[in-house]
Amino acid sequence: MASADKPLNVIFIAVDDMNDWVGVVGGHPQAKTPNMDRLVELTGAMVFNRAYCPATVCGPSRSSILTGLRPSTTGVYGNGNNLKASPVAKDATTLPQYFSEHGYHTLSSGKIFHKHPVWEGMDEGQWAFDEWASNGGKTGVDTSKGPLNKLPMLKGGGGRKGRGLEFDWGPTGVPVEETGDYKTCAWAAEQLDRDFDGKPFFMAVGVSKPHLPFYVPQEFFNMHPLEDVQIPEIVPDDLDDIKNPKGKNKFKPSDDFQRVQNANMFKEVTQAYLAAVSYADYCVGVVLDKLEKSPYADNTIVVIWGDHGWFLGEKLRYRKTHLWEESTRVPLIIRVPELTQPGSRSNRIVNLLDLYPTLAEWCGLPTKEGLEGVSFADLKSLAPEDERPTLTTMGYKNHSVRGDRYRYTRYDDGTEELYDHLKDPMERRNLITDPEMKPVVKQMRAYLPKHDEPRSPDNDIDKKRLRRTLGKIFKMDPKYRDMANRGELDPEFVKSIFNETK
Ligand SMILES: [Ca+2]
Ligand SMILES: [Ca+2]
Repeated sequence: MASADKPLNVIFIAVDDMNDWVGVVGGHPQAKTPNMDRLVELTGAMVFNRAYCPATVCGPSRSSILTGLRPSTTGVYGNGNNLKASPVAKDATTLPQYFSEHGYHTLSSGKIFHKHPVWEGMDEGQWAFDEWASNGGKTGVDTSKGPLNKLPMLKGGGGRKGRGLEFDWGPTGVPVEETGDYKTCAWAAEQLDRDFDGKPFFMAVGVSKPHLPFYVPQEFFNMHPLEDVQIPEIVPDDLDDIKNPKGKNKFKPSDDFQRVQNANMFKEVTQAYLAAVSYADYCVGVVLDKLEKSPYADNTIVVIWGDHGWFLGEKLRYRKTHLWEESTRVPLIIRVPELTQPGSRSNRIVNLLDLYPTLAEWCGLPTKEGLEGVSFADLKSLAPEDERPTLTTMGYKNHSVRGDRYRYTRYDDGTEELYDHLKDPMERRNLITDPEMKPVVKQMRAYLPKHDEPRSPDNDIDKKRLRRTLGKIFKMDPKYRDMANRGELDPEFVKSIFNETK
């Protein structure tokens, strides 16, 4: 692909919590994403219809994609695990570092790595890039009187625990140009005016919506009139055929689901997610438009990916996590100049873990040893027999294997599931107890990891106390806030204030 006179650049766009509700990906008939659609249909990108994430929450998914190592290898299973605290992953050369080592200028803004509070302020993976920019932005939303959506809590407070008002939606109080993702994408677009001293570039852009809360400008809600919104089919007894080894139901409807059901706000939450995806698409469009007009239009790879799926009522829940199709399948759109064709689709099973070796190969970098993904750079050799099942992990010893036809899942307590996607694409009927399925189950079990690394340590910092400490420090001098955002505070200074903070 890459030739010595015109090496390929990479624009690597992560869209947080975006599931397959993207026009060209086809997860919802009313998704409106004109910019991503145009990249596929006109500019010439490929949609990977069967792309899966290595883990179903942000931190472990991103850690895995960026190190090229599975959660079961590194022990990075949850959002509390910083890969820099994992004995296996802490010294790994991450994807952007590998590009930097091989002559690329690397730069980034927005959420690429998961954020972790550390003594230096906030670790957002700044260390992985030659340049890292913080671009601010705001929502202008006032939640001092409670959530905008007025969704009641469950009796007994269910639904409040954890992150309080996060499960909320409504219009921002500021125009789109003042919001965070717009600013991140406008920054990325501006970078395309630079020449990077003649080096090729690898630019990672992190878009934070459609992550909760769904606060996006009103015009994106207007794109999805409430009365017309179609909600996913909800099957009330769907979870009853998943039994743990004691014969009890393994899962129940989530708190969020019960809240939405009690208030009959299925349409409202669906509209809000559609709006948040349309907003993310608008921001991505700022980068894509500029790229088309820039000198880099013909020699730049564009990769757009969501870090995991998201439920909107299917399996009687909202949000991410779990190991069903709706949370393991992700949107993946890739444009490679002179390789991908307008409107192209691939049915090959790929994992976001495969991006590291694939991008390295397309850009002519040497093969990196020890990666656990498999390059799919050769798009022409696709054949059904090449398809190998892929793996998604959710916490310690919970794995799901997705093959061409079947999904097999096994949990740490021994609970198992098997679905036949040929007959049952929504995974309604668990076939695990069907005697005829025994050979399939045996086959699928062979793809479970041979090793499950114990959970790596969390940041062993009292995060609440650290947050109070940082608040104190910011009051001393506003410059400290910028330094914390860049992860550049003096750790000894922060520790000294921490020790005198309750
Ligand atoms: Ca995420
Ligand atoms: Ca079921």
